[in-house]
Amino acid sequence: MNEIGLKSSPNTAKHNDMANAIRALAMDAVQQANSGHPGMPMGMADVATVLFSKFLKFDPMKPDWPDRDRFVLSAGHGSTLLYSLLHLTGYKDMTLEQIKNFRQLGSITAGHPEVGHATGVETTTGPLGQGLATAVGMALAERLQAARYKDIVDHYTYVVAGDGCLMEGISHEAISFAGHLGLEKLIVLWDDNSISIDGATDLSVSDDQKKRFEAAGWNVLEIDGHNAEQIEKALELAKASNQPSLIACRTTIGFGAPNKQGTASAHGAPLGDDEIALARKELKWPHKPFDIPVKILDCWRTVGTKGARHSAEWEKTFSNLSQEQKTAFETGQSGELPADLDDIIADYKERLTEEAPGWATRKSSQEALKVINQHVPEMIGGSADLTGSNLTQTPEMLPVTAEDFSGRYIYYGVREFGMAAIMNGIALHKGFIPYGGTFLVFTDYARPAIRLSALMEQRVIYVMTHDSIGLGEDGPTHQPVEHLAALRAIPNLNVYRPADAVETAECWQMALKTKSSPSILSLSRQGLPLVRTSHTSDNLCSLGGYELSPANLEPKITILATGSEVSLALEAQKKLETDGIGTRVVSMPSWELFDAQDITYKTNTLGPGTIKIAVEAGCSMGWAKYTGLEGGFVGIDSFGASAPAGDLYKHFGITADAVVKMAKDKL
Ligand SMILES: Cc1ncc(C[n+]2csc(CCOP(=O)(O)OP(=O)(O)O)c2C)c(N)n1
Ligand SMILES: [Mg+2]
Repeated sequence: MNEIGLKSSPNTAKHNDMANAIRALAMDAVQQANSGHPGMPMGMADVATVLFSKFLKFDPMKPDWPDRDRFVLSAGHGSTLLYSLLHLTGYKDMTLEQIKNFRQLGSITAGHPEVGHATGVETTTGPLGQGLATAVGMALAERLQAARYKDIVDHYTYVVAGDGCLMEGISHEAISFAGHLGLEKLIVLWDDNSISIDGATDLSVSDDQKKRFEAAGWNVLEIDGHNAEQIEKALELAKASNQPSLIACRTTIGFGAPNKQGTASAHGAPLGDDEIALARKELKWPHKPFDIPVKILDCWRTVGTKGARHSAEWEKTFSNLSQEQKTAFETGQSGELPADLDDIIADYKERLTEEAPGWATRKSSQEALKVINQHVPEMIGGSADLTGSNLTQTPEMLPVTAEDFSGRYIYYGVREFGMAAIMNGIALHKGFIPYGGTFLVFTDYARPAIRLSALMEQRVIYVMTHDSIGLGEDGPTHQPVEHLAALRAIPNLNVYRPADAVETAECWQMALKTKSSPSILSLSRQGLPLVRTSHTSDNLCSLGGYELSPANLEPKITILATGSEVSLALEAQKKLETDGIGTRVVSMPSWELFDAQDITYKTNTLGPGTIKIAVEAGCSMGWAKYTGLEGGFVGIDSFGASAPAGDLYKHFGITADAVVKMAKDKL
């Protein structure tokens, strides 16, 4: 560990003015909103001033310029730090008016930074620890992209993380993964202020954070976070390191507020008019609220305009690439799919119809990926240590290692939450389409990041296998029951449960085409017969639900089924029709896509006037919206058990006979 310059000089007046501009905006915005967190921005203002004015490569006029450095405020409660920096350096949309409207409806200055609201916000943060893990994904994406385009990709990822971020469990997954891959262009600035909401951090944590990072293979530096010279030196050393770096910045929360600084009272409430007046004296900042003197604003705006040189140089280098490289890079950035992919998938489906494989849908997913990965070089796959179970790897997906980032397959290790957040980072960085696998039951471990994929409208694809009691002997700890319902409850998340190899290919196609939503592919461990026996190039799964098998007789019953239970529904249909009861089967691979259809289509598909029975090897929650209260449900509303899959289906009564009996009882 490196302790820097005990004898450094005091800060220059210019530095202090620039840092105080951040402090003033932060305390004034929070005071005006009458809510928010002034302490962190005031404490980290010196660090941010040095980082933005001397290191960060960015251009406010081209906020999406691909080779910009990424800045992630993992301690998202300090959002006014970021908003102040964006305003001061000249991002067009971050007007003073927006800062005055901090936390108000319709402003771009939400309580916590939200990607897509203001330019310059690289990721949504606020759930502590996740920003750090997302940044790891960005730093990884940089390495992956640099391996393909070495002349035009060379940027750093800087993170500001607080004590809270480092206490969160996900920080362990993120730090460990970054250290393992040696992500040397990742630099974390830890706001080491020893304060969180409940008080001093020693109430709840005694870790030697620096040793913790060192143990994970990081370069660790320690500085006085209010000394500009030390901050600069540390950033230089961190940039030169061939490991990811942690800079522990010892700071005082609420720096400058004489009665509140250094205490938890500066964390998350307005300082109050009296304390703000005293802080203005202490900081020698006599200016009115929201008033930044022209001279000081000019210093900041000069920092912002400097970036134009970098982006222009980059444009020049880019223009010298071969046309082929340019097109490939731009395709990656735009996230467009190859124009012929639809035809390729249609041909593949036709082949499946002829061959009628009885694969588990996890295997069907791998076969679909064999087709897709060949044609979509942006695909970056991986699994949280279940590659052989999730079947997420295909021949072209060579491992990514610390020595070689030209691969396309990531061994995420047993880090489900980390994997999901890292995939968010990869997607936000742009250039790639990340997908990753684990067991469906462990979406619980990844859920907070899945939620952020949805909130941030990122195309992240979750390959979630072993999706019901159908996984068998591993028992109830591994058997998802409530998971589909819980995932369906997340807005802007598409949950797919395909029934066979054809539907799996179609669901993959939809997941790829849906650029502003993440997708969950819920896939079986057990083999399933092909139910889509006649070929159509149309993607029927894109309707969310469709009539798979019409009734031969006057329809009295409609069976709605998903995934592994669709074949069971077809079996029940046969029995019912044999007994003279007209029965239709509707496959419903995605509720979300079905709900998006027009009312006529939905009503007709659900079979007006028929009794509806849903069958799914999961809990009943939510199905009544399709079956009505007069309809029925065959599934499982308890935990599963450990036994062979066939025995479990019988034991829990998820059988064709159960559907038949329920149908007859209802008639
Ligand atoms: C996952 C998560 N849990 C809890 C919170 C609520 N919360 C916001 S800030 C904070 C304390 C953070 O302490 P620290 O990172 O040291 O920030 P500082 O007080 O130094 O600004 C907590 C518990 C949160 N935002 N995210
Ligand atoms: Mg703290």
